[in-house]
Amino acid sequence: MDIEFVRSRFIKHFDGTTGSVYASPGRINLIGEHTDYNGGFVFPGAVDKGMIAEIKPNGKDKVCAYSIDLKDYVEFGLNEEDAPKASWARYIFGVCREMIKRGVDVKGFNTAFAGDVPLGAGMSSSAALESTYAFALNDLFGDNKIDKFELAKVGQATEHNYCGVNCGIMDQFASVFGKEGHLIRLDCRSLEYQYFPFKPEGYRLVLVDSVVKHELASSAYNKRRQSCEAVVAAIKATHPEVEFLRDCSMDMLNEVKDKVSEEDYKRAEYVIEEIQRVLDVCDALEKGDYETVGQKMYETHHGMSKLYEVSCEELDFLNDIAFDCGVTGSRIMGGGFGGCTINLVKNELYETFISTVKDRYKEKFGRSPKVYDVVISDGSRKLC
Ligand code: GAF
Repeated sequence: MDIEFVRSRFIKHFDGTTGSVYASPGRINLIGEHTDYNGGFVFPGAVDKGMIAEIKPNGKDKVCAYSIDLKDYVEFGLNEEDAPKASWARYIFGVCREMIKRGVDVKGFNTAFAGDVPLGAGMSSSAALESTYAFALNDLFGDNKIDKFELAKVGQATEHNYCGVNCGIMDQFASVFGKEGHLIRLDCRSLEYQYFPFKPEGYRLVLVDSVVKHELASSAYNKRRQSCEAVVAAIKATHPEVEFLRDCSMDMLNEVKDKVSEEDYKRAEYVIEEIQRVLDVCDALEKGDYETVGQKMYETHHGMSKLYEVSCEELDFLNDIAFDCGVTGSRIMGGGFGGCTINLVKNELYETFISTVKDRYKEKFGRSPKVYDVVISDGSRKLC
């Protein structure tokens, strides 16, 4: 996606002048799903697809925002309490409100933005949008006083307070902190993180997009989170030190087996295992042991499908094909209910896998999946 395209639309849509241009990426996640809001570990990286926005203060107390991709225009006042109806504009509105809450003197601005993160693919286009505006407002109106941790939290709070999704911090963190060629091992409780160089020799990381996004994904997501919190509350009764599922062992979970619903038990079982899998994958990667990495990815898929129940027919089918083709690792990526699988594929298997997955998916569901090669890239930045 290119900056000249966004600039030309900004000039055309507003008063012919230019402003400053900012960008933030979407993300992949090698392993660690639904662990972030449980205080656990995740292992994401930023990608070379994201959002670009041009912004210029307009001397008014309102924001005039244009979505280039949707050809939709929205204005809102900075002192308004009610979020705009258009869902894309709620992200910008939410970021403005959250920055103001943190003491940034946000003034009115004109803005146009566009993106190339596939929507609904589980690559977090919304975090890319939030991070772009949080980074930009900090630069334009906040003297860059807000640190990067807080910028990620601005995006997360936007989801919670204006978009109805009680997400964790992973997506916004990866978008803000991304580093070319590196994955980020993030402890979502302490926000301590480490960059891991990621250039698996002899392998390619590829996303296969099911091109489906099932309805009610955000309410089902919030429900998963409630299940985890219900189990923590039950365990806390005898282990008051427990704060998150991150602090719980399978033994602790079994102690409350009769006190929680069968469904909540399965959700917690998945999360406890998944947190451990992230650590196992980090160890395996350090040893260059990609077979173990891949095996853990399949285990994650199984857990997300059978215990956490966030898969769907299309994603299970993509996972089965990967397995049948001998792909080293494959699993659902992101929140679930549609979107992509992430696949660790040996170079020599790549062509066969891609053609098989395309043919068999089309045969079964009547449409072709999309395929994206993963390029691990930098996080939020000012382009000019
Ligand atoms: C979504 C959320 F936004 C993240 O916080 C995370 O929970 C993810 O689903 C699942 O791992 O992307």
